[in-house]
Amino acid sequence: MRRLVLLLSSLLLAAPAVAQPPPDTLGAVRARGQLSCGVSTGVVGLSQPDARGEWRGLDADFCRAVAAAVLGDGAKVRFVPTTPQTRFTALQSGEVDLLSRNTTWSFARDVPIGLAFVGVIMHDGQGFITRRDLNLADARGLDGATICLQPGTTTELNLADWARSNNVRFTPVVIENFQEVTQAFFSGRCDAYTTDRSGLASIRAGQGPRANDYVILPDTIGAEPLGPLVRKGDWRWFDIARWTLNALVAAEEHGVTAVNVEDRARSDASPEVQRLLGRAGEFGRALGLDDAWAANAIRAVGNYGEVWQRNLAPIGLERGRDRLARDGGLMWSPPFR
Ligand SMILES: N[C@@H](CCC(=O)N[C@@H](CS)C(=O)NCC(=O)O)C(=O)O
Repeated sequence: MRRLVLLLSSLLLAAPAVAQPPPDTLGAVRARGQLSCGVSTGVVGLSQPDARGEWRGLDADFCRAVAAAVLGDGAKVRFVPTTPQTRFTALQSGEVDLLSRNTTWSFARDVPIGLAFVGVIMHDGQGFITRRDLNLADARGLDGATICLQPGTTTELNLADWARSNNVRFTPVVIENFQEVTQAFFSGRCDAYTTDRSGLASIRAGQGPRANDYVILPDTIGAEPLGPLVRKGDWRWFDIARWTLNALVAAEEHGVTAVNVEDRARSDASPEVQRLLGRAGEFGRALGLDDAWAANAIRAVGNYGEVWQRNLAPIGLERGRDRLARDGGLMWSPPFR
């Protein structure tokens, strides 16, 4: 009897929080003819529909790169908007095949909830935006302030840790909807708004001519390595997502671009470029894909540097730690060999 109880309780402990879909994501995506990709509800530069309803941004382009690697066509993506609160369930339940949405890689999201980060697409950090006329030199000046933020984020947790360790008192204004929380800040309901620096640049740029009325404080209070996630238990799919990200970075390292990828595939003598572009090594086959998988991804969105410039330079972000390692940054690809 005791053994039975032990067995039952260990089974219960092992049970995942949400029923897992069968672990053949590649097969499911092929059968559907479309990648279902979880994005945000709309953050300019990361994932946001443009005036024509086309999703734009670094994270949206990563969805396209994976669709191109898997299906040969970067347009075969269904973008599924998720909030900070709904994103993990969307992936766990199988509603999306991939979550590509400014999500910070942390222990609690990598280990206990059945999800796995495939790498870092952006090395971000948490900051604050305030009105310029508050004349704050740094975030400690926020003592006694009201601070707007979204729940279900690392933002919320970092702010609490930072305030406690710095003896800063604040009143949080916690609003789930992104448009509403941004609106609350810009209408003066909060003295500051806190999120990832990319998010701050994005909402500030959205103010157009009024952008200069707001300043992003110099402090960075939390490390926010942002990356795409998949479900644990489907290693082939994990490899596809991880190596698509690596392929975009490797392409930049080797000067392969959306425009020159065909020529480079045809005529580049470098063995590493030959392997990357599917002319040697049969790496595509090892992933269950066409050998042109990486070339297709690069053709669809460009290399990592092209994706970064197109989406993040316009909102005024410096490439900083997202430069290639050879240029002093943190981005590099393991070898294609
Ligand atoms: N990186 C942080 C924050 C991510 C986050 O959700 N940020 C907000 C503010 S930029 C966001 O994406 N909002 C858009 C939305 O709710 O769709 C995390 O992973 O928790």
